[in-house]
Amino acid sequence: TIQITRHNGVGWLKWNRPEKLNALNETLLKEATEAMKGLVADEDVRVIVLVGEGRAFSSGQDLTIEGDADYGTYLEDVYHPLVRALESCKKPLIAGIHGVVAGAGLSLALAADVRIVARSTKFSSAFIKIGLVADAGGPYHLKRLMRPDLALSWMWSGRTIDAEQAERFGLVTELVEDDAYTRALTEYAEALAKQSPVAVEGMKALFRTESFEAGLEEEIQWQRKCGQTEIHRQAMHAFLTKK
Ligand code: LHQ
Repeated sequence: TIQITRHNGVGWLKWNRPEKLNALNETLLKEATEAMKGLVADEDVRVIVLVGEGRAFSSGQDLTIEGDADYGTYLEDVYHPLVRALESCKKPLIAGIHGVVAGAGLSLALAADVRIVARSTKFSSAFIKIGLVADAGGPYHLKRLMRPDLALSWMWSGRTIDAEQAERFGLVTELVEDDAYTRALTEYAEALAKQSPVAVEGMKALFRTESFEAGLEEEIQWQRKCGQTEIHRQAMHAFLTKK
């Protein structure tokens, strides 16, 4: 239910249940958690991309889950290990979003650093329509990315919004035409995979640092490290010798 491919420094983690619009079940979520750990550990993978096979990114939790399941335990055991693996990932994490993204599928997409979105995508807040709260880290990321009152109001409404509205909300990094989507996503990821890995990782770390003073302290460490890389030295030499 998960497909992993590696190409040109990019590790692709693809939800692969297209017949159910990549509804997330226990098997898929556990496979995805292991797959994430594998991609994180793989030195040849510089950038990780989450995508869905077929006509959707993901329709959220598989609703054929047993009705009397304890959802608290289910979140703890099945979702949270994946949510933590996404959140703790030091490599760039990109979500490529097309078709439909709903419920917990949306929450996972919001954990990415960057979202490349096809224009016809529909974003569904789904949860409240079935009497549930937003979960899988969704509320945390929503209020980080967009105005908290708009996020809460959207989640209360259960509305499905189009990609332009999602862009106005701040959930879209790059909005691309449907026929250009796959190419744009691949080019974005592969270009990032070619940058200095130390600078890419350092940049992500610095953008996550909360306090001003801690940020200054950390940039000292990162820039020291970056300054010693071969890629930086060569670039400086090329500039100074006007090559
Ligand atoms: C699905 C699903 C799906 C199973 C499409 N499950 N089969 C919840 C519970 C517990 C703990 C943890 O957290 C959560 C959080 C959540 O994620 S709650 C939100 C769950 N998601 C939804 O409520 C969305 C449900 N799906 C839909 O509303 C529609 O399928 C959308 C609007 C996404 C797409 O509609 P259509 O384009 O008309 O496609 P479809 O409905 O015909 O779906 C195609 C197939 O996929 C169909 O199966 P079938 O065997 O009849 O062809 C659907 O049953 C199946 N499918 N979503 N979440």
